Amino acid sequence: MALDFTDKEIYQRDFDPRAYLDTYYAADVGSFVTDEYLPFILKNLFGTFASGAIRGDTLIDIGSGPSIYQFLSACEYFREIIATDYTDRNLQELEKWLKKEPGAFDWSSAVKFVCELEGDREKWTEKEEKVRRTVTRLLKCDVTKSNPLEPLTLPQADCLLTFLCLDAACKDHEAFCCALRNITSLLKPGGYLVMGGVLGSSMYMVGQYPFFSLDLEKEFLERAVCDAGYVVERLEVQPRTDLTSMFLSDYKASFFLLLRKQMDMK
Ligand code: U7H
Repeated sequence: MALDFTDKEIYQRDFDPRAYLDTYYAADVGSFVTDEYLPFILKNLFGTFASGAIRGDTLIDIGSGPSIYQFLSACEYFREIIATDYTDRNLQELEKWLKKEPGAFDWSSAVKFVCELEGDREKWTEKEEKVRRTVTRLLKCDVTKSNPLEPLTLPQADCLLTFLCLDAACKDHEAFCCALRNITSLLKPGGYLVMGGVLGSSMYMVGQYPFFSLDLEKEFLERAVCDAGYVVERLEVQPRTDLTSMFLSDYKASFFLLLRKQMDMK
């Protein structure tokens, strides 16, 4: 029986960032580590940014959650990264790591993995400092708003990132397309949107709470991004092989999308 949509108020009240990180990103045992979502995304982010095709002044990450893995390659190619999320607890968990506060989550295994891809695993402490220097702003965002960063109006960014956000924040395909248009208003024409997440997922557990996930198919994704005015530069899909943690979430595959906003789009 499909799970009802999880309203944003529920996220604000019940979503425990630490339980989520310990369940999905803990070194060696996290479900996203063992079933390959995280290495898949980190390899594609490294390949995308190391190609040198994407660089600029400002990058905005939409719906960062309590995670920093998405900044590990991008931080080398942008002067300023702005992280955003809907829940105050996610922004506090991010701030705890950025300010090296006691009890912050240990991302070092993901940091070392990316440093290995870049050719020198031993450089992981410098990498962490680079991320901390580059992520300069933490802002509230709501992708269901036409200006997701309201009441702030920022200059359009050179690049947007969004991982595992729209499928959690949108109740159906129409809401997904609307949210995609909303975040696209934050990106310069000709700018890049780097999107990643899971396919075929209807729910995921955090602690004892089940959270809704919009069941995305590859065909719908391709149509939705083209209708939103993007050219698909790369679409990678990795079927899920390790099904041992299906009790945590029922997703079938991971996806990575590199999109370019067409020049004639405002
Ligand atoms: C990301 C997560 C999150 O931190 C708040 C939604 C996105 C946890 C993980 C999965 C997933 C996990 C396991 C297996 C999928 C409500 C809003 C963001 C912006 C309005 N997020 C931060 N976010 O949900 N995540 N998502 C999924 C799925 C398979 C938001 C309203 C929630 C928002 N604007």
